[in-house]
Amino acid sequence: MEEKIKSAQEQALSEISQAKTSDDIELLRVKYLGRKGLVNALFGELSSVPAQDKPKVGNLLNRLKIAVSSALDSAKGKTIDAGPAAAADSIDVTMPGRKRSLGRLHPLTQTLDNINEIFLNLGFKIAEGPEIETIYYNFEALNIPLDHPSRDAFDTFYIDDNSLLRSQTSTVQIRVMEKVKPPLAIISPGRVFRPDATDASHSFMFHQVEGLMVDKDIKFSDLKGILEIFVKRMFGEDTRMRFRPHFFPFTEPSAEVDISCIICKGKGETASAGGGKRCSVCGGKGWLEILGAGMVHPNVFSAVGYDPKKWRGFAFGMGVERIAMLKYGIDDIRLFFENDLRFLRQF
Ligand code: 2NM
Repeated sequence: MEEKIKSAQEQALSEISQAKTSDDIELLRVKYLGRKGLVNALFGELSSVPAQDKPKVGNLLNRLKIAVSSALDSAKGKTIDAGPAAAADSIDVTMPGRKRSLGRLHPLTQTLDNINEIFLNLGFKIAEGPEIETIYYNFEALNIPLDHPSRDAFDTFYIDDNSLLRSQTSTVQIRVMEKVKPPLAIISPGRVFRPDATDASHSFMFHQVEGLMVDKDIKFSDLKGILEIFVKRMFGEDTRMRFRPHFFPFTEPSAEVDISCIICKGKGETASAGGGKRCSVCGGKGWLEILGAGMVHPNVFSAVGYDPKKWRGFAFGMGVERIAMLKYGIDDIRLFFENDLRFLRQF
């Protein structure tokens, strides 16, 4: 009986190794493992084996069955036929793979990363703070008087008598100055909130980056130098910059800063057949407003416990959406917040 099992195994493995198509293999599976197959027939003969040999022979038969079955399975993976029957039970390696679509960063995140990187390389540190603020941090410490329009309920989201959604991230700079002695150089990126009616250029929530540098002899020219570097790295080396006098309660003097239009390069018109056409991005002015800035007001320094006779500083603030719109030529702020993939896939 043992000889019989051994030669059945040799015969089966040799026939299986010569099988070429999956049909050959199926025939061999029936021949050896089928209900009326050879292995079952040998199991049938087990009843006539002497009782003391039954465990050993039974064990050999089980091993035969496993050997034949795994030889059939591995032979099936190597069949060379490519007909419809083969396709159904083997892997078609010529089939195109499934493409995994890669995600990407939101254009606002990309812009914010750009801005942060430029200032980090200039030695600024990033500071963050709460979005829910108090009247003190949002207005009083920033020298914004009680009757200033920005404190009106139409211009600030009040939560209760003393808490509100911050309307600028200068609140963070006050918090940092309370804790850290000068000199310091920080930027504070983050979300700010103003109850403006939504349109192509207004959103009740947007992002700001405010900057602050304080030291013993910071001058207005330091502000100009830093902003000049920022503007050139952000919009290109050929970008020009101009300062217009302005008023902010927290800086004195204050200015609004423009860059030469990135579309018409400051000319106010774009080339077209038969003469210039008024530039639609700057409206023909040649300049685009990008941020507000100035020298930190002495009252702000006094509020945080810095001696205004000893320390000087500059500060600036910009809207990230506005920078991104100018950089990428986007004409509607709402596109940033609608999560429309047709828009987002372009960045
Ligand atoms: C701006 C414009 C000008 C500003 C001032 C300060 C602080 F906290 F130092 F007083 N932070 N940011 C500032 C100055 C912000 O945004 C248009």
